[in-house]
Amino acid sequence: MERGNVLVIGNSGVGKSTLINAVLGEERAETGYGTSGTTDRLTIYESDKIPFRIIDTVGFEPSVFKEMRAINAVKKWSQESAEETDGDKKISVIWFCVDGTSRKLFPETIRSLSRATAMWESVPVIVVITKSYSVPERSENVEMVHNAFARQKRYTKNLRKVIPVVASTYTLNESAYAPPDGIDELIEATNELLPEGVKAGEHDVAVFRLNRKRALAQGIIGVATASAVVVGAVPIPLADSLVLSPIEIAEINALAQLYEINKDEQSKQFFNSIIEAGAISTVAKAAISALKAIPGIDLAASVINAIVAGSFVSAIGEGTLYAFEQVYLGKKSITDVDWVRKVIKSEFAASFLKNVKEIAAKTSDSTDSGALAKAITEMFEKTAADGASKPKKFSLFGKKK
Ligand SMILES: Nc1nc2c(ncn2[C@@H]2O[C@H](COP(=O)(O)OP(=O)(O)OP(=O)(O)O)[C@@H](O)[C@H]2O)c(=O)[nH]1
Ligand SMILES: [Mg+2]
Repeated sequence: MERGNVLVIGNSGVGKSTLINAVLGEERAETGYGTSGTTDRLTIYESDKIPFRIIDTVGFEPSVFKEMRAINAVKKWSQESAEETDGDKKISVIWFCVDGTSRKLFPETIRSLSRATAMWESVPVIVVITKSYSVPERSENVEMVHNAFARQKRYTKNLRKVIPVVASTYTLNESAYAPPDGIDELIEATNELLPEGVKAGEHDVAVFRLNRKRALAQGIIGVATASAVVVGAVPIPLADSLVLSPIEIAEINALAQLYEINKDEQSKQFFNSIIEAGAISTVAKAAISALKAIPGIDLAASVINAIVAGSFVSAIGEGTLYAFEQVYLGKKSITDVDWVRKVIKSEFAASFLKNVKEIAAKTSDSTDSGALAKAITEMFEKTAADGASKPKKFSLFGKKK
């Protein structure tokens, strides 16, 4: 099993680095006091004594600029770690540190946590109440944390434990001090959460990668649509599918590469059935005459052709994106030629004509092809997302609204 990584976050000065040293059993992370944050970059610590790595982070500071910087540092690190193929930097458990002497927990603090760790949507969270020197105040603090989190829906389900700790001895005077406490409990609770946490981290990385592929795929479709708009706008009879097919082929190839689909005999058949299923002539003719027949819409023939051509390439792109994603996820195979044909055909069902009409209604005769392509791509992306089978944002747990 993977070792697992614990991400330690919280406001500056709450004692993240001090806590890490206590858990490691040696002074490794720099700690400090003063007028600015101590830890200035994300650092991974490991030790033979504990079965997980610990990542120290830059604390959130009470300045909008510095706070954003700290949040972005965690986000950036997370996204980069998700890109790594050998990736052993996936987060498995989050220790969210709050200061036990402060007696307040503001929603803004939890919001910062939420923003910094947005990528780790299903990773379990332990709230560590640092500097819990006063024993009687501990239960109140635990209750305060639960209350604050109860109001933040997204985190309620991830919050697994609230543990007050004293990381290092706190001295009042020669005879009064608060000894270290809670560290063993924290290590134990973390160990218990690790198996589940490792899976959660893997899940979140998979979701991140899929969403990123989605975004890149949308870019590919946008470029192909823009080319189609330009081609469509020149007065060649659009019914000739040969005009668009090079654009469609380039689009499909680029999407195939993105979804790691090899080019071989089998995939060739799959690609061909996409293009055949979207064969342009009849639907295009129907769309063109439908547009010409709408009262009140008086667009030049070239604009109508551009809309129809762009819409074709957009619809093919959205259908292909969906099909390749299913193959990438292992839910469908590249040999399911009949299935992919159905997927593409459904892109040209009722909603196609409706979309084309809607775009035409919004379009003026000014031929800004870039703006037109953008409007088309957005429209088809939206209908693809609204379609039953295509969640807008990917989640392996199911659809998201
Ligand atoms: N005695 C005692 N001091 C603590 C404890 N936790 C934190 N401190 C003190 O609080 C101050 C800040 O602690 P750090 O560990 O540097 O805080 P941090 O959260 O890492 O701060 P940044 O790196 O700026 O984000 C230091 O002076 C620590 O000695 C504790 O459990 N006991
Ligand atoms: Mg620190």
